[in-house]
Amino acid sequence: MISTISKSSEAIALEDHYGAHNYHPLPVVLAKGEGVFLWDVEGKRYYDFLSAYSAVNQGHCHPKIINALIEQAQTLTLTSRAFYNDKLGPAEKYICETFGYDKVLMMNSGAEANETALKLVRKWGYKVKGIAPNQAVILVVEKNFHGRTLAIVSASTDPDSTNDFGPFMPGYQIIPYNDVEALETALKNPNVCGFLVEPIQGEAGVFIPEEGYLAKAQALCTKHHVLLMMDEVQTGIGRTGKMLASDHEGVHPDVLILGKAISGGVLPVSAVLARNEVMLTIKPGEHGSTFGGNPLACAVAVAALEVIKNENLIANAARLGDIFRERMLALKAKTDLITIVRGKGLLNAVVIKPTKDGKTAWDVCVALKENGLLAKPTHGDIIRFAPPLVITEAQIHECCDIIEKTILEF
Ligand code: IF1
Repeated sequence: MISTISKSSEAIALEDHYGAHNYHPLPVVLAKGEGVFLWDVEGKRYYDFLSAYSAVNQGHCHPKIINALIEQAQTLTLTSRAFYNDKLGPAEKYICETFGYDKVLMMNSGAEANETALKLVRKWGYKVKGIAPNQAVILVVEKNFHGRTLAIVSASTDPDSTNDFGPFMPGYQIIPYNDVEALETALKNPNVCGFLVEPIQGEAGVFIPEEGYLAKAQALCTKHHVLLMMDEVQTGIGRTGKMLASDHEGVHPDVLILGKAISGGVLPVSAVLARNEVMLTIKPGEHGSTFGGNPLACAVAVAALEVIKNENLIANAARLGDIFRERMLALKAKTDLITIVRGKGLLNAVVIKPTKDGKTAWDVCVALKENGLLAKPTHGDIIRFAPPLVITEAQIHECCDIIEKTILEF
């Protein structure tokens, strides 16, 4: 059995010595999670306002999801797709009916789902749209985030994602986000087969495009025979107060990309959904994954989606998100530390102006940790606040009190 840690400093030292330094974590070592709460090795309790980057929308260790995991783990975990199994079909049906698509291709990480979508859309471009071999172009936007693989970072405009990782995969055109004109112009290129975009840019700092952008994007893609590919890995599964962020504009993407909370953060599950005309362009043997669609993942994913529906977490996210933003706007009026408050549902961000003595969003997050609330800055000055969707109104107010107390102490 894995050895246990008796104090936080021990865990930090082990990770520093034996682990890659590809993250700079907040100095807290977590040992237990339940619902909206996390406990560190010393037993201190925190509110989780990151939700593992929106993978734990259902709350930590949700009993219904964990029970599904245990039951299936004691029965059958992995067969590979070389054979059929008794859980993939029922899960595929449930997922297709939940999101309204003909077919789903199950993968593991969000990056793998985006990679799968890129390959699928190129294949469709050649087989259906008739683009000349190796001429397919996929449109992406500035400040996009779709994962960390080389084909995906080839589309990135973030130096941290691209520096010293070249050479990159060709076949992308980068256009500005939230710019309908730029999109329409780019779509005139007959070699364009897809437009990959997040309905809200999470990693960039919760950038919300103007009302109507997604609907116009869909209409323009349809007009130019291009597939709209929506990356809902972070914004999906109830996070923004609708099942999908696309639903705020009634947009039904041609290709839907899901990950993270589709499994409630219990194990890696991702999925690409599309209509038959698109999905059936990939033939047997042309794409796959050892763990993609394994019985354990299927049992967990169905349980995780049932929790979202049965516990009314979507409406909860919408209602409590409004309360959260109201409280943050009220706080903004009391301090010049907060310059922007923005978000949708329980995906929110606060932009922090560095103080005269150089305190930054990082220092605010360290102080929040001391006060029992965990959040992490992105791109230096933005703090993303994204608690599990199971949070209650009383808890939201308690957390806003913590945030207010902490901010006003600076
Ligand atoms: C990290 C944040 C980053 C995503 C969207 C695909 C993926 C992600 C919209 C890939 C993953 C994670 C990755 C993690 C930090 C976190 C993140 F935005 F959520 F904060 F990086 F931008 N599409 N986002 O947000 O999914 O392969 O990770 O399962 O890489 O540091 P994945």
